[in-house]
Order: sequence, then C-alpha cells, then structure tokens
Amino acid sequence: MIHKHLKPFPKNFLWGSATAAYQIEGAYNEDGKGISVWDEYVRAENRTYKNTNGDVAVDHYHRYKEDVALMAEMGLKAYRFSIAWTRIFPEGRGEVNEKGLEFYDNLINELIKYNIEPIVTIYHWDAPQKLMDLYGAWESREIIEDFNNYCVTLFKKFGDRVKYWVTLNEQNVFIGHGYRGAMHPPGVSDLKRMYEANHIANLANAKAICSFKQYVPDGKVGPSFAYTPAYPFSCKPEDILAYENAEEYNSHWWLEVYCNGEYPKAIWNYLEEKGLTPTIEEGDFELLKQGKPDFLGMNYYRSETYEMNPLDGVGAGKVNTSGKKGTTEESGVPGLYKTKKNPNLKATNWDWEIDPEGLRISLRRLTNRYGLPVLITENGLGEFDKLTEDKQIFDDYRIDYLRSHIEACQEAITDGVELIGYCTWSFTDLLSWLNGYQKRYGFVYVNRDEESEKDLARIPKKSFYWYRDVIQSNGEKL
Ligand code: BGP
Repeated sequence: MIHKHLKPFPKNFLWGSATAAYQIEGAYNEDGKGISVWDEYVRAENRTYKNTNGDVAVDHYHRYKEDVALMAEMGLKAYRFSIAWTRIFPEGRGEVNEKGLEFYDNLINELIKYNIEPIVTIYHWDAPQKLMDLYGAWESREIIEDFNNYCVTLFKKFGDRVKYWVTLNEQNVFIGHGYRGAMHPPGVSDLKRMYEANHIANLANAKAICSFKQYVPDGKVGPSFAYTPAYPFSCKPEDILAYENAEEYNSHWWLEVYCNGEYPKAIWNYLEEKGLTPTIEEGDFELLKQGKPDFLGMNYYRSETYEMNPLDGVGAGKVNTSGKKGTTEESGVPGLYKTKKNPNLKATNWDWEIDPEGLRISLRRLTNRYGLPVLITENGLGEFDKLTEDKQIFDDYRIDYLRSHIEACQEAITDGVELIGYCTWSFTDLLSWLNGYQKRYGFVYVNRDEESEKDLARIPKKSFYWYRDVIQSNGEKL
C-alpha cells in the first residue's frame, strides 16, 4: 500500500523512551532492596559479556533527578521505566519496604513535574531470589498470588498518577532464555519446565490485569511482547509453512493467550505429541479470558527470515553477544523452521537485521489479528558509539534507524493502526543483559565501560537533539 499522503501523528501521541530497573539503577543492595535473580545469576563467571553486572549500572538510583531533567530538556512526553520487585518486597512477599516505594514515588513526581507521562513496567525480569529459592519463582503457582500482591501494592500507591501500566516485559524472552536457551536466570534448558513456567506467568499476568481493572479503573494496562515478525525465505510452499510455524510458535503462542485466552491449535497439538503442554487446572482458561489487556505493548527491533528445517535439521545456535559481526549461528527447531540471513537487509554489528518496513508489517499483523491499540514500548539501535576528544557523539546511524522506524509508524497509522505512542530503547546508555556496556542504545551517552565506572557523566548525543525536534514538531520534522 503506497499512500500519497500520510496522516499526521495523533495530537496526544506519546513520544517516549524506555529503560528497565536492573539495567540502569545500580544501588543493588541499598535502602533495604532484596537480591533479585539477576543480582544472583551474574555472580557466576562467563554468563554475561566480560562478567558485567548491574551492581552500579549507570547509577540512576542516585542520579534520577539529573536524568529526568535531561528528559525534560528533550521535551519527552512519556517515560517507560520498570519497578524492581525487590525494592518493594525484598523477599518477594511479606513486609513492604517503604524506602523502595519512596524512590519510585519521587521518580513519578519528578516526571509529573515536567509533564512527562510515566509508563510503569511492573516486571522487567528481576524476580526476587528469595522466591526462586522458596518455590522456583515462575515454576510454582504460588507466584500468582505473590505477584498479584506486589501489583496491587503498586496500583494502590501509584494508580492515582500512573495511567499506563505494562504487566510483564517480554514473557517470551525471559521464559525462553530462562528455561530453553539457559541464557537468563535460572539458566535451565528444559522444555517441559519452560511451558509449565510460561503457563503460570500467563495466569499471573491475567490475574494482575483483573486486579488492575478494580484498582485503576481509569488506567490502561497490557503486557509488552517482543515481536519479531517472521518472513519466508522463499515462495516455496515449504518455506511459507516454516514461516507460519515460526509465527505461531514464537509469537502467537503468547499473543493468543493475552488477547483471547486460548493457545493456538497447531502448536498445542505439536507440543501435546511431545508431552510438553502445560498442566491446566480448573478455572485457568476462565481467568485467561478475563485478563484481557487494553493495549498490546510491542518491542520491535528486527525481523527474522525462515526456511524449512527437516526433522534431523539444525537446533539452537550461538548468539552474537560480542559485537563481532557475522558470529551469529544459524538456529532452528527441527521439523518447524530454521533461520536464514535475509539478503535484502543490512544488519548491525550484533547481526540484528535492520528492517523499518518490518515494524509496519508488525503493527498491521497485530492489529489485523487482535484489533487492540498498540503501544511501541521499545525500538532502537544497539551500536558502538565513539566519544570524540571534545566530548561529542555523532550517532547519525542511530538517527537513521529511528527516523526510518518512525516513518514506518506513520505509514501504519495511515493504514489504520491505532498507535498510542512510541518509546525508544533507551533514554540513557545502560547495561545490556548479555552484551555489557559497549552495545549502546541511548540518546544520552554514559561515560563508563565494562572495565571501569569512570565518572558516569551524562553527555547528550546528536540523536538527543534530533529526537527533541521530532517531538516538538509532533513527528513532522524527521
Ligand atoms: C529487550 C529488553 C530490553 C533490552 C533490549 C535490547 O529484549 O526488553 O531490556 O535489553 O531488548 O536488547 P539487548 O540489550 O540484548 O541488545
């Protein structure tokens, strides 16, 4: 569809940027905070790039006022951040830590002071270690109640000022990496456990949404999903089927549950044959159906291309966490699909293919299938940045990436997609879970690296001023 004229961005469009607690806050054991599964996981060698951890991260906990002032200078309309469960409940349940609530209360008030809409992510992967020790965190149904208590505490405390809430960030990633890829805590590779934990996370998500409607009736809530649209490598029917397998297996397995309270049939059957379907208890589907989101949060970075993979074909391959281009290995699920490099797309140094049209395709696919408004909760470019001697960063490649993706948003809006807002990843540079500090995403450079915390100085990049103009012109000046 080629439009002659594009519709303007809506007047109240949320031009935003996003971060997550573990990746920016630091202060990992201060003011009563408990230990999270990430605080614990990174203690063992070789789990992250150069053994980096978030003990200090970019010290946002102590510098939040400076960071929010920079957001205000940029004219940001919305800021998406996550709350660390272990700051609120150090042990995951039981006594509330007032100091933890106070930190986020201050942050929210600071944002509101500058008319920046706070978008709160309730869970961005940092489950309390105590709950992991007690009952295996997401592997026990006990977490549904504990998570709900944590959510209700937040709704009661912040629901008067926070109207946009994200329940779980990228359940497909934290469950997939945690229990299949063994790359995130708890570092397990066991499909049965993965699908059980995933089902429990679905129930926790639905229950939290039900509570939300009760406590914040004038707010909007939804999960954030890492959507990577699948493409077929060729028009051979077997490749088309491989791409459909990938779509269903990697995305709609989650999205159908969020939006319709059901698991997609073909994948359910596939898993049933293997004895991998989750245990369903009475009332589960009723709860899943009740917990309907108001919007879909979508994190979009790239597309992925697939071809047929025979039953004795390739399995999981290595992921590039070093920034050495071309080190990503082919990977697949035998009998379902395998990944292929898309010859039509350029890729980043971490081998993520750059595909703005893929964002438009994603928005249209999700709108067509689920009919919900969409909030882009993450989109951005992770790259090496160079600080010049006179302390400037010319990140034109990031501007190009963001510009083309914002154009894709406008095309999707013109297509009829109801897009609430667009949050870049990320506002300041921050810790990338597995890739250390060298894979930078921010508008604001943070002066630190894997080896040293240096002075953690904040330096706006060229993209900072570019995005300021985009916001000021409501997307007209790209
Ligand atoms: C998403 C996560 C973010 C962030 C981003 C970039 O999956 O929600 O927390 O890390 O990806 O990924 P990476 O840091 O691996 O480059």
